[in-house]
Amino acid sequence: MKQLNNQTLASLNGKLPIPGYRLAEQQPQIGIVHIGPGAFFRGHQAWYTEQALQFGGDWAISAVSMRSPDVSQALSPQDGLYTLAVLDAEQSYQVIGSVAEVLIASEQYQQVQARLTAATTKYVTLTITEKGYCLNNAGKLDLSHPQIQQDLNGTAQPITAVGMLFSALSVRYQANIAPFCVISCDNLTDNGHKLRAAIIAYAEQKDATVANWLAQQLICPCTMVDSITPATDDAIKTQVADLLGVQDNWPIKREAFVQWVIEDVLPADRPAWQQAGVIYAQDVSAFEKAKLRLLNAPHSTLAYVGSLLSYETVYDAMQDQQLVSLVEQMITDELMPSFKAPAELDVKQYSQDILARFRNPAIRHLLSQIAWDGSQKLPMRILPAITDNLAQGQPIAKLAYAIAAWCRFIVKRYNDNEKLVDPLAEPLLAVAAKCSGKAQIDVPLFLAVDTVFPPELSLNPEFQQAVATAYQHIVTRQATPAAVAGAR
Ligand code: CS2
Repeated sequence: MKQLNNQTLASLNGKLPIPGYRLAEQQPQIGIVHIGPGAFFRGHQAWYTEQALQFGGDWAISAVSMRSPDVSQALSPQDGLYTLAVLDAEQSYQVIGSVAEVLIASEQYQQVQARLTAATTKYVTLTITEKGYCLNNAGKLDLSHPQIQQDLNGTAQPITAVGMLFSALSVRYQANIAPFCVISCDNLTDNGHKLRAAIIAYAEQKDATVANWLAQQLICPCTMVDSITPATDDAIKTQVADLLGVQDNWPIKREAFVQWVIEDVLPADRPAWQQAGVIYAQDVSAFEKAKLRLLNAPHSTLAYVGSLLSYETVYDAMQDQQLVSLVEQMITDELMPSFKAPAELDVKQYSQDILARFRNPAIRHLLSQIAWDGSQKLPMRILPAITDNLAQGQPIAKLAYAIAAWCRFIVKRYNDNEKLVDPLAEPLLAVAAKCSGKAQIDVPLFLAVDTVFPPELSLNPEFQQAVATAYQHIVTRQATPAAVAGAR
């Protein structure tokens, strides 16, 4: 079977939407560099940019992996083309052409720097996951992080995204080229503010003049990104090959729902993202809180509790009525009251729609995928709600259940001798090794991991007690999720 690429693209015309500009040899020039071209980027920002390119402009994307050769190996022979499968009540397929090239920073650093320093590159977008920002739990750049240390002290090419961006920005400064606008598309609270502060903190260590220039000129909007985009499996590859009649090395699947809210501070010269459906807002934080708390917090809860109950996918977990009622009560009693929603959002409807999205049978979203990197995700999605509720005298029992389930999930990985995918795997498994199954012993060991739990939480007796109660319930199995749901 022939492969999807610029040559075979024309044969797909009429079968599904394709990037027509490629056929007309009107390939737009690169205007965006994206770091971290995983499934989410390819289902989300690359799709928005594909839609925007229908309106013209030089906004093709140079997609850069920091180290992994996988995306480049799959997509470079395809001229960056791939298929997006939208799997929902209705299914649709589209060939995405917005990715003009795929580079690997560790191997092609000069090319990446050339892209980042070009005056024509106006935007850098990031999906590097929570850990990629190298922040401490106060949300600041962790200057003692080994990779940041290596970049700050080294003369070789940077290995962190922040280090790489700084190098390019300082070249732009010397050449009198305005900084690119950097858009974080990761599920971090206040993502743009944190990113901007991290780049400037790094610059302060390297060059005070550049730091000063960045403090005046660097634009890093906050964003809220949303679309459920599970990892690609063989089934979707076969489905796409059958449909296209050509081989696609790495199609991407996602649900129909897609949302991108960007703080309205972008330079005027921008892709036609608004025509593609992007919402520009004065204040993104309320949207971001709504999404992190009403989608990502329940998602992680399903991932940890669901894995303990041996479910495989979000869909499977959503068939367990007891588990669903735990999550529903968490949402109504503890998450909704924990924040002020955007005025234009009907929070109840929003939340119901999210649970309906979790029930999408066409999307096989593995709980194990969501369970990755818990040490980085929980401080963004669960702990802030706990802190807010404690301050306002609101309940935390179900949120604490999610934390206890995460602890037990780690113990289970340890006992089953299975890999824990988490940057803190080593210290967390070392805690698991000391666990006895008794809440009084185990919970303090976990709460002492201060890179996850800030002292104002780990030393709070109400929090300690709530996690211990939930932990004991899980260990003794006296309590199903529903029993815990009624435990307060
Ligand atoms: C998920 C998210 O993997 C995870 O942790 O909770 O990736 C989730 O699917 C997206 O944020 C949805 O927009």
